Amino acid sequence: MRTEQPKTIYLKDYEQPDYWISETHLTFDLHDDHALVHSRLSVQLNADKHGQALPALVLDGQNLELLSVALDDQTLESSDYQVDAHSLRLQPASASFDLAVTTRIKPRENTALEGLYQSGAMFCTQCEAEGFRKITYYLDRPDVMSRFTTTVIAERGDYPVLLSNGNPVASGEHEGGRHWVTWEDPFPKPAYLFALVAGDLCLIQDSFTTMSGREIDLRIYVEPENREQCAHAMDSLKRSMRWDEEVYGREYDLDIFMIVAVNDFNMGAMENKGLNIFNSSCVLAHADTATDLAFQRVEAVVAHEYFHNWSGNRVTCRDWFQLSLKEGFTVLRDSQFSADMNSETVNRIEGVTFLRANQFAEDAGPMAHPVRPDSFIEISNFYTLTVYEKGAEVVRMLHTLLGAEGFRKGTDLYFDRHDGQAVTCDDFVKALEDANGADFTQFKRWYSQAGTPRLAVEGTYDASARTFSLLFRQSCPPTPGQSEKKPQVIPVRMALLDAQGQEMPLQLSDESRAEGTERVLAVTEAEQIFTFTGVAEEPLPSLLRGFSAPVKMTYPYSRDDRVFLAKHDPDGFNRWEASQALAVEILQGLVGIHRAGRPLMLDQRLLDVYRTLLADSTLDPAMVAEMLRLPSEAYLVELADVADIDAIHYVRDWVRQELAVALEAEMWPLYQALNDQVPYSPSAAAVARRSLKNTLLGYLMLCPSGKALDICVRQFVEANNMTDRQAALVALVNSSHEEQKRAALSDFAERWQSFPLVMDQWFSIQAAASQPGALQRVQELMQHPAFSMRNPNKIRSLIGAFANQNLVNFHLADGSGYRFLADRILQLDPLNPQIAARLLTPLTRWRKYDEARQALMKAELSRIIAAENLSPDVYEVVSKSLV
Ligand code: 0A1
Ligand code: ZN
Repeated sequence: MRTEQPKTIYLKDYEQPDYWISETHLTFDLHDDHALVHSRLSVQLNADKHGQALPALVLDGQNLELLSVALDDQTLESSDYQVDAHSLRLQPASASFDLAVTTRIKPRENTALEGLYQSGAMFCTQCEAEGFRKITYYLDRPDVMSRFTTTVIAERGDYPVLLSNGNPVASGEHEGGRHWVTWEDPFPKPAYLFALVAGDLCLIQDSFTTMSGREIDLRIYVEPENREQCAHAMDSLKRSMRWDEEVYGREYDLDIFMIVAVNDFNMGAMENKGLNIFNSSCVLAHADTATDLAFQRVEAVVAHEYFHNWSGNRVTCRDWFQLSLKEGFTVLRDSQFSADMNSETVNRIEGVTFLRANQFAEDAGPMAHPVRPDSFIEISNFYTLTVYEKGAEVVRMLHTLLGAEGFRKGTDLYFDRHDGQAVTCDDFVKALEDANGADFTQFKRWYSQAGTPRLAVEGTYDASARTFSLLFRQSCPPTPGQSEKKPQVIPVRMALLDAQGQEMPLQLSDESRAEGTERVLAVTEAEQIFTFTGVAEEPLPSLLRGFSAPVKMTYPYSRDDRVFLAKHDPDGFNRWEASQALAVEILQGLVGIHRAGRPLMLDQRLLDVYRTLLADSTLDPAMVAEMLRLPSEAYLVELADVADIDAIHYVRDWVRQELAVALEAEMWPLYQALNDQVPYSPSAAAVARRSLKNTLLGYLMLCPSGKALDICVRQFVEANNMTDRQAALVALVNSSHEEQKRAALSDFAERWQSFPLVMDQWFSIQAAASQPGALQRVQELMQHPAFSMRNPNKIRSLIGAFANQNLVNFHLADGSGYRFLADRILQLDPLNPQIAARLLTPLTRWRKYDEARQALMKAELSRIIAAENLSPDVYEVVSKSLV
C-alpha cells in the first residue's frame, strides 16, 4: 500500500506558467557511470499573468543530484532554495534572469527508459511526456517553449557520434580522447521534444529536395550490424516528406532530419525535433528478417513521426489533456498516407478491425476516458487507444463532414494561425470552423464524452408513396464519471441498393431533385428520421460506409441481406463488413448452441460467401484474405456481455475447420497458383498475394487430410522471405504435428538467435499458441538467453502476447494466468512502471468474464495494490479498475 496518495491533475485547473524560458543552454558531460548536466536558462516573468509581482520559480525535477545553482552568475547557498523529490524552488529578484544549474544523473541505472538512459552501449533520451525533469530542473510542461543549444561531450572511441536537435554548429576535441559537438535548434520547442544520442553508430544517408527546392540531409543511424536493414525506412521517409507537401502543403523546415534506432524503447518511436528516436522494431526491415506486416508498420511509424514535425512540433499541445490534438490528427495523417501507399479499403479494414477489438474494449472498461481526458494521475497512462485511435476517428469525421477540400482549408488555417504556439483541441476545431463557416459546437462532444455510441437504425419502405425512411436512434452507455450522455454528431455515409445491388439515386424529402447515389447523413438527435423520396423499389441500405463514425451500429438485416451485401455492395469496405457481421452472427449463435450442449452445424451461407470469393479471380487478393478472416476472439469477447472464452475459442476453431474441410478443393489450386516461387518483391501486389496465400495455408493445415503438412514444412524451409517463413511456422506451431513443430522452432531459433527482432517473433508465436500448457511454455521461455525483463520488446512479445492474444490460456479457470501476470507486473514495476502499467490491461477487463474469473482477476488486482512502493502508473490503473 502507498503511504502517500498520488495526486490527481485536472484540466479545469490549467493555468499559464509563472515564468517563460526563452533560451536553454545545455552541456552534457557523459561518463561510464554518470552524466553531468549543466543547464543555463534565460528566464522571464510571465507578465500577462503576474504584472510586476514576482512569484517563486518552481522547477520540476526528479531523481536528480543537485550540485550547484547560480542566479545571474551568483552561486546560491543551499539556504537560498528548497529542493524536494519533485522540485527546486527559489525566489527570483528580478523579472528576467539567468539561472545556471548543475545536476548529476545515472543513465546506466535508468531502467524506466525515461529521461537520459543507456540502451546497450549508447546513450539516448526519451522525454515525452515528463522525462526531461529526470535530466535537469526545468519547467517541464509543453506550453513552455524555448530555443535549445546543446553541447555533448564524451569519449571519442566509444561515442564517435554525438547528436541533438537542430543543426551541428561547432565541434572539437578535449584532452584525453574526449570530443564534443554543439547543436543548435532554431525552433522554440517544449522540453518533451528534446533529444540526445551518443554512440558508436553507422550512418545511412540520403537527401530530399523540398517543394521550394531546399536540399535536406536525411540520416538514419543504427548499430553497425543493422546497416542493411534501413532502406525501407529511408524510402518511407522520402515518400512521407513528398506526401505531406502534396496533401497538406507542409514543407520540412530544418536542414537535417535524423532517425536513430534503439533496442530498448518503451513506445514505437518519438518525434523529437529533427532527431526522431525509434524503437528498432519500427525502423529495421529486410525481407529476410521482417514480415510484410513489419514493413507496413515501419512505413506507418516513420510517416507518423515525420508528420509530427507539423502536427505536434511546429504546433504543439498547451497541456497534456490536449494530447489528442497532436496524436489523433497525426494518426489520421499516417493512416491517410498508408491508404494512399497501399489499398485504401484494406487499410481501412485493418484500422477498423483494430479499433473495434481494442479501443471499443477500452471505452467499455474501467479506464474509459474521453479523447480529451478531464483528469489523470500519471500522463503516461493516457497514451491510449482512445487518445490515438479514437482521436483519429474524430478528426476523420471532421474530414468526412467538411470534405477533403474544406478540411484542407481548415488545416491550412490551423497551421498558419498557430505556428509556433502551444494550443488546444478547441483551437484546432475553431480553425476548421472558421475556414469553412461551420459550427462544430455539438460535434465537440466527441472530445468530452467517453464511451462508444450505439446507433440503432431501422428502415421502412412505403411502396405506394415510394418513400424509404431511415430512423436513427443513438445512445451512449455510462462510463466512469459520466452517467448521462448527450447526442453526438454521427456522420453516416450511405447508399440505397436495388435488387441488382446497384446504387439508387438519392433525394431527401426536403430536396427538389435527386442528386448522387451516396450521401453523408449527419445524425445529430437522439432520434431522427431521414426520408428518401422517389424510391422505385424496396432498397437494401448500405450504411456507415468506410466506418464513417466510431459507433456500434445495428440494422435488422437478415442473414440473406448480409450475404447479398457481402457479394454485391459496390462499396468494398461494406462488403467486408457484411461478411464480418454474418460471421459474427453465426459464431455468436453457435456459442449459444455449444453452451447448451447441442451439436454444432455451420450455416451454409457463410460457406456460400467464401466459395464465391474464392471463385472470383477479379478481386484484390488482399481483400479476399481480409474477408476470409473470421472475427478475432478478442472482438467476440468485446461484443459479448459476459464472454465464455472457452466456448468462443472452441466454436471459432470449429468453424475454421469446417470451412477448411468444405473448401479444401477450392483452396488448393488457389494456394498453388499463388505459391509461384517468383523472386521476392515488396510491391503491394506481391504483399497481397502473400497475404491470401498464407491465409489459405492456415486453413489448409486444418484439414484432416494432412496434405498440407509437407507443403507447409517446405514453405518454412524454402521461403525466400520472412512473411512466408513465419506464416508456415505459425501454422506448424498451431498444429498437432509435434515433431515438425519442434524441428521448425529450434531451426528458427538457431538461425536467428542473433537477430533480436526475429527472436521477438519467435517468442510471440509460441506465447500466442492456444494449445494447453501455454503458461508453462511462457515460463520456460522467460529463461531463454534471448529474453530479458529489461527490454520492453521482449516483455511485449512474450508476456504481452500471452496475456492479450492467448485468451484461453490466460483465462484458465484456475487463475494461474492471472497470477503469473500479476507477479510479472510486480516484478517489473520497480524497473519500468510505464510498461508495468501497460501490462495490466487484460486484468482490467474483468467485467467481461464469469463470476469465478472476476473474483480471481480482482484478487490479483487487490494483491497488486497492496504492494509496497507501487508506482503512480500502476496505482492509477489498478485503483481505477477496482472501483
Ligand atoms: N509521441 C510518440 C509516442 C510516445 C508516447 C508516449 C511516450 O511516453 C509516455 C513516449 C513516446 C508518438 O506518438 O509517436
Ligand atoms: Zn504520435
